[in-house]
Amino acid sequence: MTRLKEDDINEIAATLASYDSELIRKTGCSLLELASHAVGRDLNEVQGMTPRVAVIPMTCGQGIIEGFVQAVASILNHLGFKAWITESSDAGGVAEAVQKGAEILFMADDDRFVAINLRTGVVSDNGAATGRGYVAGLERMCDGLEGKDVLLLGAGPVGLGAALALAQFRAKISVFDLDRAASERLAKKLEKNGYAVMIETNLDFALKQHHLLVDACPAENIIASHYLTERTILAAPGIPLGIESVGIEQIAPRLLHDPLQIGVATMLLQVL
Ligand code: PYL
Repeated sequence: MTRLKEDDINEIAATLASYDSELIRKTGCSLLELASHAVGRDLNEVQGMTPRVAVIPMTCGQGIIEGFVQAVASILNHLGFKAWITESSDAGGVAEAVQKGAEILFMADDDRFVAINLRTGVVSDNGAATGRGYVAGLERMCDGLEGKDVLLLGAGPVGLGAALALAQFRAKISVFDLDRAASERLAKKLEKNGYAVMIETNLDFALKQHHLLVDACPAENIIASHYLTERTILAAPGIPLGIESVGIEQIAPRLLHDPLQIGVATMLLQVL
């Protein structure tokens, strides 16, 4: 998993309104509507909910990312849910959150970024939630995915979340990962759920055959711009973005890519 840098996130809070307008232009959904769509929950039901949400800084491992908890809290507040950042970090922050009546906790160390509903015990993991949220966005941009060929790049936690959502939207899934064993593990997990997945081993061939793409891998420039056409629609949760800069202009109206927004919104809707 790529560790976010301060530069990736320091604009988030100030640009959420314009981010949401752009998301509506691309998908027809606001961030809250997209997250509700991703988890299959009724918007009217969730909009009436008023849980106390705490975001807890974690200093373990490589430590604090400047602006991270502030970005997370700003996304949650933008969605209409009151979120606050605990004064203490780590265990002290968890204790403070519980003592102040938090129902939902958000916290991230170097390995996992989780949302936890203390009342129900439901846990959402950023990787799987991000994959799910991006596929919901792709489904909206494509006006449905049933029977459509989608190429998934990356068979890690985000890719698995994306694959499960693609299967639920009844897409025809092909997966490519530089590590073929990872593709095979993902295919086996999907097969256990009754979904077939085609494993691609030749990226050039796969990119020539597909115009609906989910880039869930951390590789830079994995999608050369000559593969992009006016039919390409790309949901790209992977950080950094996997297309060459020359290709971004051409595909911008059909590209979903952000460092935290869709993942955090989907996490919240999963644990509400
Ligand atoms: C959750 C992000 C999405 C992509 N990479 C993941 C990452 O950067 N994880 C590390 C998050 C560390 C947060 C730090 C803090 O400020 O609380 N422990």
